[in-house]
Amino acid sequence: MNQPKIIEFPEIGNSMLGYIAVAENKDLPFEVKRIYWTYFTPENVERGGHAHRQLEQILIAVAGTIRIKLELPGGEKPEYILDRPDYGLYVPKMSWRSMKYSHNAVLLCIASTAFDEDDYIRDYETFLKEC
Ligand code: T46
Repeated sequence: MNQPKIIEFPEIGNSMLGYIAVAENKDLPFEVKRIYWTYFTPENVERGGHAHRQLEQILIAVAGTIRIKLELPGGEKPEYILDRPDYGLYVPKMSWRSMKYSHNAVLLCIASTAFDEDDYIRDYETFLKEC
């Protein structure tokens, strides 16, 4: 079972010009099949509340600050604060997650599979059972 980890992306540029961060398949832990992003999430809303059976992801706060709480199959509950556009959090399959956003936050998700609602576990008891 893979563990969550922070991935730093190569950054090109300087403070006078600005920066570009780059993600290429050869440097990622899976082949990219989909990219999506979430934005305009009110600060009092907690998103997530689910796990994925097969999907692996890299989550990047390309703007703002995002707090992510995970629960892993072994019971560990690591927490992360993403607040830099040049690094992301690798989230392995079977990780229960919840996310809170600052008002300006944009969460970019690099995903290993196409969208499939059947891949979601949205019931916590089912998550514990399938672990
Ligand atoms: C995740 C976190 C980080 C689609 O129709 N296609 C898509 O590709 C996606 C990602 C979502 N949807 C639909 C499914 C739901 O009806 O969009 C709606 C909102 O999705 P959800 O409630 O899962 O949103 P979040 O912010 O809780 O979770 C999303 C991703 O779905 C999920 O994979 O890990 O961002």
